[in-house]
Amino acid sequence: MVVPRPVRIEPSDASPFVLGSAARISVAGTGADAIARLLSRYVASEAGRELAVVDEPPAFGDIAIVIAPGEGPHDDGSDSDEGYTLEVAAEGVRIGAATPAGAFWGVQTLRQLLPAADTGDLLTVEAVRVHDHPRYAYRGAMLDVARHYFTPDEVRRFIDAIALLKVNHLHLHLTDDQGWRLQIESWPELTRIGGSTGSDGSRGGFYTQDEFREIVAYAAARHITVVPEIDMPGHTNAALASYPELNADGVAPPLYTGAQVGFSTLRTGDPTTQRFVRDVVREVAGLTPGPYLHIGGDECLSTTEADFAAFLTDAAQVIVANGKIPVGWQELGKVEGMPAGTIGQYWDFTTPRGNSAELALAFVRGGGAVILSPSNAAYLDIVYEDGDPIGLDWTGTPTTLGASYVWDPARVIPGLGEAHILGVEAPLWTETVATIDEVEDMVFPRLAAIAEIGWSPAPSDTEPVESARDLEEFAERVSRLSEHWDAAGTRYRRVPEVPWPERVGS
Ligand code: TNX
Repeated sequence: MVVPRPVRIEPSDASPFVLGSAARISVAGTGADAIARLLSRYVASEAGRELAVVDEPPAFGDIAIVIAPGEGPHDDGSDSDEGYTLEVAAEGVRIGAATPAGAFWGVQTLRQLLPAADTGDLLTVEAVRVHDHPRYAYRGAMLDVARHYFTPDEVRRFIDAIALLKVNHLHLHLTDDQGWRLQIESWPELTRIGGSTGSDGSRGGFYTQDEFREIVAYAAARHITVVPEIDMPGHTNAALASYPELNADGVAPPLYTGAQVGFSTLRTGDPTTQRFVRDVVREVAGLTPGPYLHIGGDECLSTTEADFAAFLTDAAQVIVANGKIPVGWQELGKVEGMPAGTIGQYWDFTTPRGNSAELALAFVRGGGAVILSPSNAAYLDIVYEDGDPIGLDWTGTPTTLGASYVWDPARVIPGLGEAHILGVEAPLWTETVATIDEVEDMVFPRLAAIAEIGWSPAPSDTEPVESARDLEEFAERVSRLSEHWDAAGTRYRRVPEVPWPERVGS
């Protein structure tokens, strides 16, 4: 009963494990200590038990975390970067991995196997053997902090919730028409003016560079890489309102709190704008230990094709010069001459329309790969059902849990095979999503579907995807997962497909 479904999970006939009051976490190998402390914290907050972390061999009833070459699964003979093995029996629990990331994901599986706190059960786990590793290297969630601002604590709460699902990238959409949320020291008005409001005139806010570093470090400790996005040259009204010299007519527009897209553009080809791009990219790259810097590039309806191409090739080269890999929305596929290896993020439907498949394939021809975020399946801001007060409905059909679960990345774009897919990402745009409770309500349980698509083995390709993905079986596991969401205080939508457990007292 684990989400995402592990590669192999086999019940064994050993007696169950009972987490006794004397249980400790025994660690071996570099990095095991930090993972053990996180596990101890999870058990303390969900089950009210403190577990001591000891650097000595496990005794009966202990949980062992072992990180060493050769540990974890190796189906193809080599160590898996994020894989782990988990053995549960009366003698104890053992998590083995070749890397700290693998051990951390093993801990998430163990968390899900332990009963959630408020079920009132003994902390007993049936004996099992798990052998597990991800299908894709990139499993992402995106939070749009530009339309509505979320505090560093709220972002950390989001990080904790996505970690449970083995999501390993957090894409932060940091800038848009409605707000600029990251302090840039060389252009201070971006946040002073551009960060002062948000969609519907909501509270503004921004992250100082120190706050942003803390968010990145908090994510990194949970093996989540932050992918910062500075959306350019469109979606830039907040920047344009902050600095008149970035505008073609030299006049700063008013701040924008509506929900239209496509009306703003930087003054491309201008030396001041070039200096702006260089300064912003340099500072953002300096705050980013991860490999990616997302440049946006979507919906630039007020930029000519030629200006768009010239601007983005230049900006992408600046990103490369700062040691990062450029990532952009699928529209970048129109641009010839992007740096080799540029990553594209596909956001058309699970059945491509217009030229979107070609745009995606252009990234592969350029030596890059594609992240799939099909908007009719993976966009978490789309309503669950007609008439929902929160969420958008521009994709035409509500995104039920089934719609987010029943598709497969390798079957979206003809010619885009497994090797060209970096992974999947579920974006949450926040034009209509104002609070962190609303964020979670939109994200869960649908992110569980996207996380499983990104982690679990591909369904057999001799079967249509509609029958290869068993929604009912998935919904059973989501139901079980909800006990952990309840214990952790994570909100979720009680969608009709899931046989939710009865709530105590309700
Ligand atoms: C399209 S997808 C956008 C966003 C909106 C979103 C709303 C993409 C790259 N751009 O600006 O917030 O739709 O669903």
